[in-house]
Amino acid sequence: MRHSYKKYAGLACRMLFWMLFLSFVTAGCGPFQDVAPDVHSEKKMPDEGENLIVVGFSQLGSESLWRTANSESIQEALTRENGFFLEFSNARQKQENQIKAIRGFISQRVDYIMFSPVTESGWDTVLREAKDAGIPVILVDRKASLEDDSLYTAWVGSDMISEGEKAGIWLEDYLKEEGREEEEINIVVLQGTVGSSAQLERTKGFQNIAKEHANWHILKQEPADFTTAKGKEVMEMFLRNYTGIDVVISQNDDMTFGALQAMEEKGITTGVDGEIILISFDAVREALELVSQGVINVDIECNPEQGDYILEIIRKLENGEPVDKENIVEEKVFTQKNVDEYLDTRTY
Ligand code: GZL
Repeated sequence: MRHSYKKYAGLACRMLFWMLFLSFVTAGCGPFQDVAPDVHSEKKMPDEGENLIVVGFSQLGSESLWRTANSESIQEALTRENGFFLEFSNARQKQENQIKAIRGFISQRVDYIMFSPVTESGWDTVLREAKDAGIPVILVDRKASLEDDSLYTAWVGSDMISEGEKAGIWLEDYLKEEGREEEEINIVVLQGTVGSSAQLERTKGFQNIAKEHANWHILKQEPADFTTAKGKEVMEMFLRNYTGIDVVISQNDDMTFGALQAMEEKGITTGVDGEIILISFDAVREALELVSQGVINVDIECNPEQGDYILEIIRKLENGEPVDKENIVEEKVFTQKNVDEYLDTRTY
């Protein structure tokens, strides 16, 4: 079903202008402050004759290398050549910006709305507005916890509980290989954005394994928001407050880079020959190089290449075909044993 995008464009722009004008006047912000999400749409609006499928996409932010790869994957799939007009919005990790963007897409009467929920809760109202407007919603990457799952049509992402369990299982095997399975093991965890499905599910998955080991002690789990800067800050706090750390678990590579800076400044070594076992998530190229060098022991892949999955889902919907509600992407576990065979072809 294609909405006449052009017919509503003028009305939408006027509505959007007044919504934004009122929001920053009432919010007491100065003119042109960050009151609206970055909305980077393509240069030229689609001509009606182009008959493009108009997709509004609220990406949660640009906080990590993984996020950049995820955005690129989607932008490379939903191209004009493939029959799409992609309206891309960067919410800078703020839920209110995502909600504003989604409302903007509704007023523009796009054909589809896509977004990666920065946190799981708080979406029911705006998704009901999208449903009332007859606009299908596709969740990308992270999940939303909803009272009514008819508020979204499909979700594409990773099984992040499985990712957390893979980290625990790898640690079990590694400690056994090292003859340390009976040793008291002290663990600290750098967590991602609090309330995000990545943080909730990786934490739960690892704990599913850790709870079987009374000699594993999780000294502290601290959010570091998936960023390098925060990862360094939290790791510095861990090093100030705890001695005898055996394992650092970092729920994404960007936080790992920050944690490594903090440990290097204290002369602490990590990895295959290091004092501390370092477990990371995402498996972006820069981190896989550190796996290859033995600095990171293991990197649990979280595959950002979701664009083609989304392309197929929308094509099926356009043809009136059924689509799976949950669409899980393929992922691997990288250690020094297998990483080099993938490094050459890794594009992100
Ligand atoms: C995981 C994704 C996470 C990545 C981080 O699916 O939501 O968010 O692990 C990113 O790098 O910030």
